[in-house]
Amino acid sequence: MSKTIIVSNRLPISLQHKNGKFEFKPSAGGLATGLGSIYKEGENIWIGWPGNDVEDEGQRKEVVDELKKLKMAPVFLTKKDVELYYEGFSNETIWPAFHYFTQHINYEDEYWDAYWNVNKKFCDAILAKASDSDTIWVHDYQLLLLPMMLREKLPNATIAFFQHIPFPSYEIMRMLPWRKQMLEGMVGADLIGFHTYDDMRHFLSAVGRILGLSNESGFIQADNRLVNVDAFPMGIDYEKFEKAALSPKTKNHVKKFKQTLGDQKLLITIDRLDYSKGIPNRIKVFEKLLDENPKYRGKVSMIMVVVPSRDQVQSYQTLKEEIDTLVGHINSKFSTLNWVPIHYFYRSFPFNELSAFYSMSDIALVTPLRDGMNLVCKEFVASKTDKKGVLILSEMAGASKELVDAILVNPNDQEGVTSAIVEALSMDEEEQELRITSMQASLKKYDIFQWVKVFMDRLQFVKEKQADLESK
Ligand code: GDG
Repeated sequence: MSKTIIVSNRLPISLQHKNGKFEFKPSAGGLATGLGSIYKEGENIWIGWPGNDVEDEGQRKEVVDELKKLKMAPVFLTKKDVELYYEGFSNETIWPAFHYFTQHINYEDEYWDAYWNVNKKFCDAILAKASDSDTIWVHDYQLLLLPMMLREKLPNATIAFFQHIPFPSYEIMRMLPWRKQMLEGMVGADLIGFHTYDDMRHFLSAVGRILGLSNESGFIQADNRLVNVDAFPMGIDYEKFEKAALSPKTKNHVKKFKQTLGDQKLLITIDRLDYSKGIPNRIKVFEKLLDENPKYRGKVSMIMVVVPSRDQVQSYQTLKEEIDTLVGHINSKFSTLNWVPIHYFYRSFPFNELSAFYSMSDIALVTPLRDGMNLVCKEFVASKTDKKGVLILSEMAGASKELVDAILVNPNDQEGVTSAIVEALSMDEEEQELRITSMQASLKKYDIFQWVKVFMDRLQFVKEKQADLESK
């Protein structure tokens, strides 16, 4: 019996060590939900790092046994692995390069060696479970080398790869000393997916120029295998956000929050702490808005949620300090006894409070400098059950290719983003409804479950096409 194995750097759980015992909390993230229809079936499993340092053999056994009940298997990483492979090569080399932040790239051979070794650890963990007739779906930039490592051991397996972050232009890719191995690693897959057509185009161009492999309509002939590359824009669990917005729990939060905030227009921004998200630019634009339009003072507030992330990496610590300073500056400049411009939270919120933020906000300001997709903007639109609200969305987010009824902006254009906020604040309800309704229709149709289905159907199609060619 063949099975399907999902592989990602992190398992969709959080593991906490409390009073000498481990507690497992399954993640409620969109990807985990979407892939739930796969890994929870039959013999299928999800393999990845549980997110904690588990050194003791006895504890490792406990973790293995508990995860088995959740249809998961761990890849244990040491502290050093995490430091060099995860914080190092993944987050200080690939992440900045692929998001066009070349000034933040760290070129360290030690990071690369650890990256290769950890990809190999993942490969070994998978080989302990997989056979040549299985389907293995590898996720994201931490595991670029894995498809080829698996292919060498399981030549007939069905291997897919999906990248959740952008794929940069050839000019960036060529800067990385390990570019060839990285691309060769990816080409081990039968199907390679990106969020957007542009990412796919950049990848095909890099493969052509660096590996010398040409393609015909997204099909690459690698050795004697056919590899398909395409765009599969990821959706959200639409119904979950729609239902949550209508739930009494969310409505209670909205009532409570609104009582505190009073009658004012609300802008929401929600991001992980990351320089790719353009958080400082957004604060500066909000200051410009209040500087130039005194009538909005006391009338418009921003709710800014920054979710802690990668706080061991220096550039993230510096960014946190920059944001703290900018928020302090604008709040001290404009606050009155009963109004503050920015309500700033450096933490994450329970799901229903997040849902309340989405449904009570008039405007979502989603202005990353670069983002593979960005799910926050999709979640905001899905939560607008009364069809009122305006999305301001960066052209640099993958989602802008689908959500064309948002007000699209260049996040570097301070004047442009400020005008977009003014436009959003004065947009009539009829236009808001038209735009939201149209965006909701496409998000509802192409949700996370449809994304999984379309990707898996394509994978099967590619395997059939390969078999067809071999039989000729
Ligand atoms: C990467 C790519 C791509 C945020 N705050 C809270 C909270 N969240 C949830 C949101 C959303 C998720 O976190 C963030 O997803 P994004 O897509 O916006 O951003 P990344 O984390 O950078 O994700 C990105 C994505 O992968 C998928 O392929 O779209 O481009 O960078 O789902 O809801 N959830 C809760 N409380 C919070 O305070 N419960």
